[in-house]
Amino acid sequence: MTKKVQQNEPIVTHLYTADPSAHVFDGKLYIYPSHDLDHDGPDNDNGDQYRMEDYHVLSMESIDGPVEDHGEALHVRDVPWASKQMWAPDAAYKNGTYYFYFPARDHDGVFRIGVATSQSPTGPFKPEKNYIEGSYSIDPAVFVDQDNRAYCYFGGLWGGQLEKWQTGTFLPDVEEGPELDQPAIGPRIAELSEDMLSFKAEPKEISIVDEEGNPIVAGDEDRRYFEGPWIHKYNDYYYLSYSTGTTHKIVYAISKNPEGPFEFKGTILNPVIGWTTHHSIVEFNNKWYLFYHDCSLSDGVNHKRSVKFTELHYNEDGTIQTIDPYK
Ligand code: FUB
Repeated sequence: MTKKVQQNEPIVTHLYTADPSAHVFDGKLYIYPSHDLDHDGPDNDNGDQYRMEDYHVLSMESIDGPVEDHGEALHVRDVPWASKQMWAPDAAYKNGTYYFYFPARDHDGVFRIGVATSQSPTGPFKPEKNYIEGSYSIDPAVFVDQDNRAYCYFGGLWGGQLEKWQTGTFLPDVEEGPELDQPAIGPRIAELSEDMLSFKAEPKEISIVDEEGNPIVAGDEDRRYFEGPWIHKYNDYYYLSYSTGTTHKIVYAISKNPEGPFEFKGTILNPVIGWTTHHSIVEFNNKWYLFYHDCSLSDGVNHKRSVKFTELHYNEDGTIQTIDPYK
């Protein structure tokens, strides 16, 4: 159990943690992060530096801590279909069971998304034998709507391999996305089956548009989707937030429909120290929080990140106030 925590400070320092997915289950805050490993290997655009092997679940009774580390919840050695790189996970609760969703490379080096279950929000989680059929790429974010329908949002460019799936089939040699003036590659959405273990149908591409309804184009790196989707609902709108990757922002778009199209609205989080930025948004005790990560604790080493949080504020019209992580 670590001591009390403060906004904009690492919530734990005994592990490097990243990609936090925060949820409130039974009045308690749970954080499902990646567990970054320390090593001296190469850092490249393929993301080979992110060599994670397992997951720990963290929890907090109140927003100022203390933070409890519940130990190893799942390890790659226990996942029959996975070979390496246990990247950004998420969790969901439905019908008395906790579901843990995680991406990893399969034995052919293709990123897929798996699911594991537990009766406890802290695991240990028991993985299904195979990845979710029809799943690909990285960064699953699972949203259970008020009508109990559940959706999995996912996808990431570059190391996340989304470019290779542009035709709907995995093409290993494709490296490029669309021309810069063409619609950008969008994140994917798939509705989950009643048992939360499979996709009801093939994933669909989500469209993100500007205020005139025109698709955000691939060359618009301040607004186009890169990775790390998150969905939350506020005042009957679905807010899709995500990382812009190369411009290092967390931005958002809104829609009345969970499948979109989503209209681009603005920036939630300005760039943090480190290449990646990845977040979640959660309401806890009537306040809204942004969980995010940066590399300040490791002095800027991209694959040694730390989860932090800060309060998030809406304007009266439902737009979100931009956060500067260091002010
Ligand atoms: O942690 C590995 C990858 O880095 C995640 O999947 C991305 O979202 C980025 O944060």
